Amino acid sequence: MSTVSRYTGLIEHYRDRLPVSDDTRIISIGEGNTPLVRLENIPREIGKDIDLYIKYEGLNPTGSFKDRGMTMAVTRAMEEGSRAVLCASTGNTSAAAAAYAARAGMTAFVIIPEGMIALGKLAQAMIHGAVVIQIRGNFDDGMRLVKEVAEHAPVTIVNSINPYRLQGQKTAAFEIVDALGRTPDFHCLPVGNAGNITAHWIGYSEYAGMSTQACAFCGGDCKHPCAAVSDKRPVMVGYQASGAAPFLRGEMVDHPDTVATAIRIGHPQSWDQAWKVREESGGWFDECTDEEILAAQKLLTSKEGIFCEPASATSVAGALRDIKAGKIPEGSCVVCTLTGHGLKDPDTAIKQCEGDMLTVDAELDAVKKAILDNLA
Ligand code: AN7
Repeated sequence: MSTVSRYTGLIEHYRDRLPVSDDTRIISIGEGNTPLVRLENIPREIGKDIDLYIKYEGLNPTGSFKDRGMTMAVTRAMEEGSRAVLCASTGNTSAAAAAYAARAGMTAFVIIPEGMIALGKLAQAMIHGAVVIQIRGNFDDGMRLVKEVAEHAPVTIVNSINPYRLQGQKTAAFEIVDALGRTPDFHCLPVGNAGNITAHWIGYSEYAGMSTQACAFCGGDCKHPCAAVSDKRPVMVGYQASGAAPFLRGEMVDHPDTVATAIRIGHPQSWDQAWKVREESGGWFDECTDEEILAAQKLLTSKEGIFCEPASATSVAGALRDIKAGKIPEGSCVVCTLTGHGLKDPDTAIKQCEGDMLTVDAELDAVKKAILDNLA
């Protein structure tokens, strides 16, 4: 028996549950298989008996969960003979599209809102060689343009309206059940376009043998076995930033605004699907202020050593509030997805800590004093 066990990405790992054939050339950079980290200090600090995990999606190759969808979308675009991919993005989708297109030898066109994407994401799109088109408008304008222009140019849209994106992203739910050996009671996610919450629900449903939705999404050519590997699905909870919370307003928001630029989205593309997830799972939507989001980001970095970008911290901000309030009861097993890495947005992180840095003369006495004054 071979002892070789190099991990080669989520399509290979969950191959029989994804729409690929034996001859499909898989475009992978080793995405997926991200850690499920149990939080230790935060639950103790809030005094609640809760089994709280974060799914660290920032540890994917380009630093966000988008890689899960992009490996699948670009693999299928290649297979169908497409030479270029196109997306609108608040940043992470553009980074993933740029990287996977580079790997596939395709051209990536990315439409981004001028001045509104985090520095790391812009760097990624540019260094991977994407054609970056900044628009004087927001993500929702970009999404509208993507749909319009795709009718006039030979490009494959790789936003989450591409059903293969959700097929790739559903594997995060598989990994969680596989890692825990059970389905969590609650799964909390930040919500922008609501593609990810929809994808998780497809994954959990498939694992529970209730996969009607999954087959519809892959056009009936997926080969997933219908045998259940889990006995239930979690309650799905979606949190939005208050300034960009169409699911809380009950209607589209025309001028979304939040420090969490990744989820600065007012016209979610998976609107109907997300309401269905809420209904079928018995879950809910709620909102977090920018202050709550940044506080949760800081809490995770300072108490658990986990650095996520602001949008990601929305899941923890909301979950902690609902745990404290008892809406998520003690004794529950809860997973919060941290969608993107903190290094994506160094500006916001540094701004949060302004004044925390010491500047002293390059002398022993000065450095010694700085240390002794600050020993806890
Ligand atoms: C870190 O990159 O829409 O609810 O264009 O980057 O599935 O949209 C990003 C979305 C959460 C929201 N967290 O997920 C894009 C983009 C982070 C994100 C979301 C995004 P969806």
